[in-house]
Amino acid sequence: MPVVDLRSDTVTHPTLAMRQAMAAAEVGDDVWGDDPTTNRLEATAAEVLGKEAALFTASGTMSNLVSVLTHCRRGNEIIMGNESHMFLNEVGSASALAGVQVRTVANDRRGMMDPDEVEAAIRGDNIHHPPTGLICIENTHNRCGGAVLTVEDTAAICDVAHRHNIPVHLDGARIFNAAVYLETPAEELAKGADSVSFCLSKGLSCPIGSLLCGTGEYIQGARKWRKMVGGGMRQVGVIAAAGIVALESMIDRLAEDHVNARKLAEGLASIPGIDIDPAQVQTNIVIFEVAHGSALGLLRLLEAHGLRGSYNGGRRIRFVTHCGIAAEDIALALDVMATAMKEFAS
Ligand code: TLP
Repeated sequence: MPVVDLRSDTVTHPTLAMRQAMAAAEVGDDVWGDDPTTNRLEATAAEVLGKEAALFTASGTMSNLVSVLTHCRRGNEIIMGNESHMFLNEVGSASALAGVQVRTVANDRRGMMDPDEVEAAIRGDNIHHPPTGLICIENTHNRCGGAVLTVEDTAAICDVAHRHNIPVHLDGARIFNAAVYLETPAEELAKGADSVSFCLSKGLSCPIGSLLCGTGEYIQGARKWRKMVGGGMRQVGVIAAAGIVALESMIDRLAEDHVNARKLAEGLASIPGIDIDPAQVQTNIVIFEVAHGSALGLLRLLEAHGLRGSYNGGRRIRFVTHCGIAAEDIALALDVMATAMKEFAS
């Protein structure tokens, strides 16, 4: 039985070009700064994001944690969206490991926070209050269905933050999906943010890795924090090599994933018992609700038919398109969905 795996774009495998580059990579001890391939990846990432420097980390979760550790002191409060990945899906690392308290502001349907609400959440110098150390945004927004923040959205949050001398961290795990959708360079989308993390291991198809980008001084500090959390790696050029291939050749093709996601959403909208507005689907994430019954029950049924999605809370299911999914897989997924929904209704 063919399996269409739409659980996440993290299920992607390294391409042949990546494997070849990995096998041929020149390496050295990166903790000593000796790995030429990692140095090249970091320089490329910094350039693409329009920042002075970058740091290769093991994961998006590690990049975001290292970012919080570098920007903040224990006892700070940090502001982020109530639907953000950093708040919901990073094991509480900011509080558990960085010793900061998280304060949330509502994300709207597109993952944007109201700049006035963000400003109202910033602490003054009251002796009772924790000082606000960081404001975090996310682009594309995972739980808000892969919606994008525009250059203006990011600027609006950065303006508020910087007026209060607070830095902004952008969780740009899928920033290139936003860049492709908006036809705007990632550098423009990162403008104003003091740090930005992005993932190689999602739509860009690498096996491992994220990058944290910022000023030279900030990245020097972040390198030390990465070491402290056990993320100093040695001959890591074998992995970084895949990242260079990804930045050179895997960004533009994300447009195909967006076309497939939109087709999937349009097909789902025509199936009775499914609630979705296809017009909301901008990038590669498709979130829909089952009108009746349990989303977990439907996922089990779909799995038995060879279609995989992930549970998104409540009655929500998430499908994510990626380079392992072709137009035929979308057609197959929709057939399976239509059949399963009939079975599910009965
Ligand atoms: N997201 C994963 C899961 O953790 C939910 C996924 O399948 O989408 N920021 C954002 C916006 C993310 O979506 C993710 C991963 C991360 C950070 C963390 O990246 P990793 O998994 O590399 O730690």
